Amino acid sequence: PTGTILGYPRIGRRRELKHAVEAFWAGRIDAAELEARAAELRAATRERLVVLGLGRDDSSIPESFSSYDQVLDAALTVGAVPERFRRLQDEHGAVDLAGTFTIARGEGDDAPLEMTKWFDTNYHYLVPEIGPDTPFTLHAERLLAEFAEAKAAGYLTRPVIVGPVTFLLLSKAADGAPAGFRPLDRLDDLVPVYVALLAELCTAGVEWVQLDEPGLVSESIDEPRERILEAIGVAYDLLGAADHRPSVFVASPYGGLDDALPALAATPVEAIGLDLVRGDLPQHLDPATAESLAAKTLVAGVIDGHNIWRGDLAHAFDRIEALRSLSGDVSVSTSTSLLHVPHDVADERELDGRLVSWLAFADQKVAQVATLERGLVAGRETIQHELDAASAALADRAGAPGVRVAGVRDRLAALADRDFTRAAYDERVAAQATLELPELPTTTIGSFPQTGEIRRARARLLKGELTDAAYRELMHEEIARVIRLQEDLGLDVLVHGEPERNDMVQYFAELLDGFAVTQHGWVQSYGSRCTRPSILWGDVSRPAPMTVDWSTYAQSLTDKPVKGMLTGPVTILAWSFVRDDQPLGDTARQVALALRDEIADLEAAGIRIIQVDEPALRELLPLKRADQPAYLDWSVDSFRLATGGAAPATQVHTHLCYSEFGAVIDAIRNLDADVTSIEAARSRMEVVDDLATSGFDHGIGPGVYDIHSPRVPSAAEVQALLERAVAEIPASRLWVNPDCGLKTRGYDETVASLGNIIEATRAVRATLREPV
Ligand code: THG
Ligand code: ZN
Repeated sequence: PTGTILGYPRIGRRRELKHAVEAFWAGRIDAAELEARAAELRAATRERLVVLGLGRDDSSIPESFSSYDQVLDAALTVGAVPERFRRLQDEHGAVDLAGTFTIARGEGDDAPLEMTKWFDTNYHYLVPEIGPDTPFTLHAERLLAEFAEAKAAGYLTRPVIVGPVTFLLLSKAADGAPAGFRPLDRLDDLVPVYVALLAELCTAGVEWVQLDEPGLVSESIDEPRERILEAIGVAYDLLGAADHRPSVFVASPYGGLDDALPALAATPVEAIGLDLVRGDLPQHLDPATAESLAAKTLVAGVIDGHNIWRGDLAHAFDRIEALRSLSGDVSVSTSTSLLHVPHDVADERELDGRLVSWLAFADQKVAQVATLERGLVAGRETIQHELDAASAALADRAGAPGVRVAGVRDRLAALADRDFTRAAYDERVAAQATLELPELPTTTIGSFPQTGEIRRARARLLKGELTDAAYRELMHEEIARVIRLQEDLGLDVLVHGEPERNDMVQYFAELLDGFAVTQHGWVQSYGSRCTRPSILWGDVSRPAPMTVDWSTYAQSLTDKPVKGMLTGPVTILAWSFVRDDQPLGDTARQVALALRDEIADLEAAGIRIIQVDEPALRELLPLKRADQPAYLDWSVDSFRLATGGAAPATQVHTHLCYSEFGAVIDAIRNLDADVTSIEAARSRMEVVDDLATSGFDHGIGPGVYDIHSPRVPSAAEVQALLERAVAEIPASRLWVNPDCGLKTRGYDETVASLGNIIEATRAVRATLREPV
């Protein structure tokens, strides 16, 4: 391939795929109509990529479409369907589109594949389930059809599929697999299916195929490194030895290959893609590796596929030229798929023009690739104008008002250790006794169901059909309803329900200086779900209180404590596009100071419990082990800075959305929150054991209600979970709450579930009071 990208957004510039898929699920369109719309999107993408400068017939255009998820696609291509879904296979073992969605979303008692984060991005993939007997059979129909569809339209494209090693590294052992079984044990059975796939692609006229192997760069994968390196050799020696195959391009986005580079270089693959944004240029190569690399195409991932900045194009060109010392055959690419960025800045009519000139979304990044490739072929001087323009934009950005604000910087410079430390926990517990909470206090995470009425009100406000005052009135009515409901149910610590928030990060981004919000900047989160990350471009400060009015209004309606609800600095960063011109830790401290001011205002307004959510704390954990301690330092630091000014009598809560503690359990303890709520219901309280053994000694609320499912847990079920928790955690530190916010649930199931939680709590409290 010549100038290329590793993948392109598939959701569509106006989220056409989301709308089509959801229409299909709702029965409003049939499968043929969905296929037709997906084909239209693919056709538009190819056409657009050529307009932007990629080659039409030299395998530069990746076929990177997916109707739901590329890992699920790979599983179906190799026939790895979990037993409970085999009824969806036809007589040849193929699964159609409707069946694909069923595996992704579950049906009745058949749980969907588990979903988890794709490396250190905000994309979530479906986890294949592989057991010792999971059959592997080739189903190349989808890949062949998309290639043929392109060919018919006059394009020679490059099929893309997750490579065999990463596929197995990302899989989990199927239920019932013997202890110690690892999906990677099946490599020898899986690789022949990939060999057969390459043969079919070759027959169809495919010249290059892209195998994505990001699993090679991650050190967060639970498999010995030597085993991974060995697997690379096994898989790619076999694939390379196949006599009937296209050229093979192995991509390694999201970081440096490090010791996987020699292993991969030693195999017969024709091209290796390097992430030169996250990873370093290969250095100190042994002679054998240097010799192998010199004979391969090196695909230089120098355009950042993971952020939205226009970046330093001249520096990118320097990196490409440096790579040329390793191989005479270098081509230009993005560091990752462009899946993580929105389509086109040109769609952002309402963004400040100066900010726009600093940005590059997917289409701008494709054009940058084409520019660099042109320079590579025709000489640097032929693109000097473009390189200079990018440098000028960078210089403009560095000096623009708002990027560096003296007042914000002075405040940061003046911080001292005491700003990060609250009074001792015991002293706080004593001061917080005035809250007069019962044993096993009950609460919720923060949001209540977002009804259609609430969403419509916000849409009308945006369109100007509703005045600010009328909108406020509607939100107040909703808050009053939610407070009354919680009082009727008998909850102990109430919330206002967050009806005024669309997205917990965007809400704050809209109210803080230093952020911009896009109109069409959607990126796929999972399946048909998207988020619209805000752009954190400048120094952050808080022009005015952000949540105080809503919280004090709610508190005015009840004698029970109402929690103030804030999103923590790490999560605000994790779910935004963040400036890349200073360390993340510095940006996090700026956000933390804004939250610190908000906490002071909430306290002054009489709010006695304040929750600072950090659901993304685990998400941002770097893939490379060497980078993790520094991350954990600054992330914990920023939370402590945000909350460090709270009085001892103010109870600080936090909420984390996942149950995989592992690497972050010490960090969670170091947050020093008075109460931490976590997801636990799906794992049947397994985290409680981890917590007990880790010495966690502050308040803890393991979730007793899995809000990811519409199922209403019975009081008996909740009671059993609580009894398990009480056995491990002193009742004086135990809280009772759902797993997560209730925003996506309906009211009926919410009321029923919370009612059962209260009933179960009362039953457990009664047993605690029984004399032993
Ligand atoms: N907010 C932001 N980022 C996130 C989450 C979030 N990243 C991680 C996690 N949560 C991702 N989960 C979801 C869950 C639901 C949706 C998106 C991501 C979702 N999106 C709506 C959709 O696609 O229809 C759009 C919502 C809207 O209109 O604003 O449902 O919570 N920032
Ligand atoms: Zn959560």
